[in-house]
Amino acid sequence: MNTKLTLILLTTSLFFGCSSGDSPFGTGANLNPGVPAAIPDQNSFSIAFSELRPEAWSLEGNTVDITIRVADRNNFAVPDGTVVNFKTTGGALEKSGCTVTNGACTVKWIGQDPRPTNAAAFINDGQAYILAYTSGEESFIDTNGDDLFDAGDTFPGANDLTDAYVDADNSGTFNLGDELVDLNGNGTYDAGDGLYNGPRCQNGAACTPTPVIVRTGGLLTMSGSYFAAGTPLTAAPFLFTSTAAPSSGGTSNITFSLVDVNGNLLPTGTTLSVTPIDGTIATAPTFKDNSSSYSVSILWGTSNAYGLTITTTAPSGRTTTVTPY
Ligand SMILES: [Ca+2]
Ligand SMILES: [Ca+2]
Ligand SMILES: [Ca+2]
Ligand SMILES: [Ca+2]
Repeated sequence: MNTKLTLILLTTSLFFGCSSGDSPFGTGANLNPGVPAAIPDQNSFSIAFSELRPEAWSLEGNTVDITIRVADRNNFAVPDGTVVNFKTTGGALEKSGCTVTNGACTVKWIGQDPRPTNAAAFINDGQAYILAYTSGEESFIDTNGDDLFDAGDTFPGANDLTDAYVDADNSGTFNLGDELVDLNGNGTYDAGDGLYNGPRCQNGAACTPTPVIVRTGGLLTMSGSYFAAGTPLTAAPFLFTSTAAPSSGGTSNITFSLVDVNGNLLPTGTTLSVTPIDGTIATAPTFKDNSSSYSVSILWGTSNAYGLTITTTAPSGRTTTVTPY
């Protein structure tokens, strides 16, 4: 569906369909006559991924559930029927949006082309940026508690929204390569206007009743199945170091690092085994979901065989094995 058209339709519904009887959103949460209906506000719009690193750099079809939770300015779930739109820079989305029920909805992401090669200061190759957005209002502090933005209420500068955009380089700013979600249709990125924007505007020139796009986003890493083989093996990405040369019956403390071809962590669900050819490991390392760095302490046997085998097995069953010592 055309994004701009979707927003226009939703906005129209929000501002001209405020009575609970004819609301397109089902049961309305607005119980106060004269106060606009409940709609999403920026600080109640959050995103969650069922996993952050699907095995998807060289494997087709793995999926991730992306769930959006949407509440109004009073932190009540918005009425059923609110539509949330999505965009992604990598992989594909099963649908362009989802419809909120009980304050949340989910869209399925699919591992496939395009596979981003957008490495920059805040992003690696293989990382996709997902944007979720819908029509809503900016968040303000309702000092007098009447659910309206009127005299005496506070609008913090940090709550003033810019145009929304797909932050393809994850820089946190709009720049070349980012895709604009251009609510006002002027073709350019607009900074915040310094005013509260939303249907609760009741304070003259200190606000406008126009809607804004509330938005959130995050990175999904299309992890590779294999850890990267470097030469020599004592260099990155292995960073394979020992505090002591191996000796018969001696102990070596060894550190190594496992990343995929793009420098990303291996897929969620990968398993790891580390086995000395002749020796024992006091505590075998297990795969980490939050770090590429591993340490093992090996008590060598007496055969003067100092090899060490590192094997990872990705969720698909693909394995990488190396004996770097
Ligand atoms: Ca107020
Ligand atoms: Ca950016
Ligand atoms: Ca604009
Ligand atoms: Ca504003």
